Amino acid sequence: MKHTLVALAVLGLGASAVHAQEVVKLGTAAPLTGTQAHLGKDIENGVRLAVEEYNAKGVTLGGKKVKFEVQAEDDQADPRAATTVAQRLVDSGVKGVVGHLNSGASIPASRIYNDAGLPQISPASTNPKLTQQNFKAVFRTIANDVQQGLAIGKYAATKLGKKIALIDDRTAYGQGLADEVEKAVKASGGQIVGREFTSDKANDFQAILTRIKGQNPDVIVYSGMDTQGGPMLKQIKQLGINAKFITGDGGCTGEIIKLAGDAIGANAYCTQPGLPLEQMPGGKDFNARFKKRFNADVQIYAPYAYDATSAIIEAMKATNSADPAKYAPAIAKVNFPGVIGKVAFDAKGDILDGAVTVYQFKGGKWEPTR
Ligand code: ABU
Repeated sequence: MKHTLVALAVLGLGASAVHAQEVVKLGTAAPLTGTQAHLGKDIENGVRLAVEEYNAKGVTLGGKKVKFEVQAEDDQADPRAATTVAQRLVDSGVKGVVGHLNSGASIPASRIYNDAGLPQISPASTNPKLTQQNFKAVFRTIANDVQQGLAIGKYAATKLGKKIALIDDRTAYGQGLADEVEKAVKASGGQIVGREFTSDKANDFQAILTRIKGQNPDVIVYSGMDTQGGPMLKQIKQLGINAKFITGDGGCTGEIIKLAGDAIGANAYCTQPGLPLEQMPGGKDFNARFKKRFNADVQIYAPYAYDATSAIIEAMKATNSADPAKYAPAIAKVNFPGVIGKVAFDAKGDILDGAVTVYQFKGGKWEPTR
């Protein structure tokens, strides 16, 4: 102890300087256990990388050096658990939240954050309703399902075949996206020959796929997560259904490839509401830093979580404050080059210029179609 104080005196640092560093807690929430944990962890790691890099560079707010800390909560991809962890984050005094993954979690949690005056930026929830609630400090760094549904519906009806069957998992995401796809299919001259639903807990799709087989579609659009998408592809193959298959971002992962095994082929397509990682302005460099830090590949959402965290911290820097009442309005005005591209929001809180990319399964991986 004596040596430490002497060393500080030699460095010209008094006790007040040592204690001048303030801790600013940021919350993140996503499924960290269960079948979607690989995606939830992707978000948590994106947040952690941003925080560690800002801490390494050093951020001063209100004349005090701050140290950002992450409080990560597991919402289990469950709407009710999401509200519980949202309240826990509020009670813990976090100054902003990056999350949740699932629209069905983000939407109920957003009311709790809004009531507490806490900004929330989702890096993954694509249901349009999230930013249509007139909550002042709810944002997302990913394009929404009006954009994604249009891309899927149009691509399916104009490039893959006119007769389209839809399956959704009845979550806020799955059902909402399927509704948008249905509109876009019809607007693009396609025909919906059947609409079936399952759940985000199911793994047996024989009954709905048998009905769909009878409808003889050119394309099956599946609106749900990779956990169901992988076994669904296997069962499509087992039933001898020859339709093409397209799914949204929840199924546009490496995990669906693993789960589907030899049942995935060139007839499989998917979309992601953003640019391919390698085409993002900061994508290659981010991927290398992420891999070095976590010894893991980016799944999908880590760059969006990284940029969401940056948006919160940039707004704090712009207002010289970590007080949500002071810095939250500044999130609406951020405009900086992020990993994903320009990070700036429209009046509702959606990312500006959100792009959607269509992928085809080729050579063992998802390849952008253009
Ligand atoms: N965007 C797909 C997965 C997350 C969600 O529920 O929106």
